[in-house]
Amino acid sequence: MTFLAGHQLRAAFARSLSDMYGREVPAYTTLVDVATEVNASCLAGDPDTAQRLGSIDRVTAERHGAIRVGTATELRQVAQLFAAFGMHPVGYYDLRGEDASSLPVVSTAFRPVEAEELARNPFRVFTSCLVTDDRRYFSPELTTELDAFLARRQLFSPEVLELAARAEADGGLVEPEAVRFLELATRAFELSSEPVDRAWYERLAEISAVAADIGGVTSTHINHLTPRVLDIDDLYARMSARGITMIDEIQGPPRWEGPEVLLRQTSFKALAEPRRMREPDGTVATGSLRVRFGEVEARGIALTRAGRDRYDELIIEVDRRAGGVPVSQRHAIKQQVWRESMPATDLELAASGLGWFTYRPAATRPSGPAPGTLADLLRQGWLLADPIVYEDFLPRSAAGIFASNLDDPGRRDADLAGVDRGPDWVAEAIGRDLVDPLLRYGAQSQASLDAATRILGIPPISQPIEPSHEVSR
Ligand code: OOG
Ligand code: NI
Repeated sequence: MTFLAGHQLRAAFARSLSDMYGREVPAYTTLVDVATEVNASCLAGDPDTAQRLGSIDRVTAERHGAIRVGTATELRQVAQLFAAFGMHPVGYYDLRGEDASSLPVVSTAFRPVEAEELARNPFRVFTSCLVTDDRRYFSPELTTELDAFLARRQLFSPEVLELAARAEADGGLVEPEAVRFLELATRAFELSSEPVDRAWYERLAEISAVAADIGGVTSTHINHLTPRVLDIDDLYARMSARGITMIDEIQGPPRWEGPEVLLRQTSFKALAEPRRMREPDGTVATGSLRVRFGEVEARGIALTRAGRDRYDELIIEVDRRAGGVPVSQRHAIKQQVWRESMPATDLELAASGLGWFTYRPAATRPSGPAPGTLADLLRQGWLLADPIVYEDFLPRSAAGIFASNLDDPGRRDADLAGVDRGPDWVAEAIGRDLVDPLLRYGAQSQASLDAATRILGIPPISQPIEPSHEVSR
């Protein structure tokens, strides 16, 4: 009997969700077609550059999804489901706050952690949990009603959770069970045909469209599935040429001549989809809801904590300079800010300690004694640096993607105090530790540097490896 290991289940799950989402949201299929065109043209133009941040096979299969749940129990079940696929909770994102773009959710992302597992299939799912008792958004009465509504629903059947636990324990499943598991797991993320209680949904939507999307219905669903593209500007132009209206900005760093870092993302707005609605008098009629959208992303080099702090400062500087300026000029401002303050080459990004790389000794090296610092080893040609890809998300871009898809930013009372739902709460709800992504990139980089200094016969060099601000508060 064929045994499917965790990574094979993960690849099959990503394909199965992609097929389902393509049937449900045809514009997604267009997005995937255009992404494939763009990647093929990058590969034909310059195969080495195109595959610098991952093999074309990995990039072609690469997707991230996003789901939203309502309770600690649901979060724990999601974690069990994803553990079967070798996907672990990595990072912590708090999207709440005082800003008009804030949302009543905290999030983590489930993804493979080891480099080999990422290379096999990097499927990741951004997972948000509604904070039903955050008084900035919900009154005590509404919290009680919301919690009661959520306590009555069941997102995942005992059968799918049992199969997931078995797959996790055994590192996979034999074929007949694997097929059943994939079918049930995919079905758990389909859009339900169950009628939506219109009055309840609208009450929540008054406060936050995201609260309605999570707490206004009896199931969860994939709300977008994002392919990875090698040239996001090209994709943006091709989608626009096909008449699909994209949001007016690519989120994240600008396009420029220097190193691509972190993550650039853009999306098209959620489309109105027919949805059955139950009216207060009990009759069911067809209405429409806009919940699912299309997003695409380009990935760059992972930054160290110093690099990430620099990125956050530059984004604030962009906002400062772009105040009152039309959105069409924002990109030029971003480029300007980047040219002033970001290293212009990979080598300098590595030498300045801002980016994560793996290191290997150069095949031909200078003569004489090797220098004792990483920066000198790089600048003098002793070591070569290969980028480590950023595998995570950006809270600011996430908020921008959420916001671009909401007609109404919702209501919040910034004068009231929020409730503590930090990374420890998420870890406890899930019953598993959260992985700090910066520590993982750092460990991978350091292991390669240790091997390289051993080959060069010089004393070890240790890089500063600082945890994320978000995960380790
Ligand atoms: C998640 C939005 C975050 C991203 O790519 O930053 C996200 C959501 O809409 O639930 O997917
Ligand atoms: Ni996304």
